[in-house]
Amino acid sequence: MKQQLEALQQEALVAITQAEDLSLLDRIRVEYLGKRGKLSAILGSMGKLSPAERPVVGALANDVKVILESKLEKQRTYLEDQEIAKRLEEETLDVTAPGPFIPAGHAHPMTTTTDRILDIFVGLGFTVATGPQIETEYYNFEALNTPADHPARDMQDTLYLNDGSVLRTQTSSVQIRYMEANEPPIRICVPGRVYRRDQPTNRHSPIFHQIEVLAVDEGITFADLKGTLTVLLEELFGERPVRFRPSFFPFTEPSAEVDVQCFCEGKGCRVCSYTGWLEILGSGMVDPNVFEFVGYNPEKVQGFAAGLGIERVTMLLYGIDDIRLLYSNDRRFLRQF
Ligand code: 2NL
Repeated sequence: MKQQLEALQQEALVAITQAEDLSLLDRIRVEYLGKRGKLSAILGSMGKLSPAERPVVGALANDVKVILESKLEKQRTYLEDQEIAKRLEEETLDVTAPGPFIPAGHAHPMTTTTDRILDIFVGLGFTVATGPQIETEYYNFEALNTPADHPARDMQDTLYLNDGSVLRTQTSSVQIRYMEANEPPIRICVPGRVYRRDQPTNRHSPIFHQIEVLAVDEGITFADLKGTLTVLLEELFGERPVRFRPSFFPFTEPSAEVDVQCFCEGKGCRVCSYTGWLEILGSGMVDPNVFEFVGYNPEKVQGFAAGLGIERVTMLLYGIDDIRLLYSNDRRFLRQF
């Protein structure tokens, strides 16, 4: 029995030393020291021993138990320490490591242009106003001195909805609404999406974007119009030559259009149809009839208004030769801005 105990101790010690994880170590403890373990099995046969041998073997069995328990405890501590060390190693945070690359988006060139133009007008004391894209014919045409039989209604083919409302052809309808709701003096700029029944080409899109400005006050003159637009043009285009040219709109009188010198520096090219100039905005003194519609007294107040196409300006500023690129969402194009 003594030999059995010594063999068991030897075997158990080897098993404990080789145990590489805590659950295995626990199974070894149960295997040798558990109630139905190998040590108990040996002790169970102590009845066969003589009374003289019993205490000796009993003491030996107890020694084996103590030795194995202490070895188990040591190995358990060792494995626990190792596990902690491993976790610490794995969870080490290198605060000097470079962060992951997170690609950041950026503003679309149309947004950049819109913001630049609005900033210029806000700097001149204008506030920004917006309104609905679906309009009544009254706000889109009639109140802008463009009655149903007016030839100007053919100038811009309109998109109608089934209920007779229209997709606004310019943002002027917002200015009408604003004048109805406010008294002069008024200085507003109105950015927004507008719609025309146009065949899409490199220069035309049925959906495009405008900024219109409106100033109404006592004693506003064409000089205010020209001064305000000159500030805008200098801020946007710097030294590039511009010209004011007489024009016609139903809602302004007199009216003027503004051209900016083309990329070709006036020599004439395909983009400017060999004129050397590109038209970028229309403007004029608000027609007295428009003031009558909104209940202003045209004898007392005067005003100027202008509308410019944001796509046009963006194409000019960045040298973009096809308007459709602005709506393509092609990252190869957008990345360049
Ligand atoms: C263009 C340029 C323009 C206006 C828009 C306007 C607005 C009110 C009264 C008078 Cl409420 N005018 N806006 C004026 C001149 C030109 O847009 O090419 N439009 C077809």
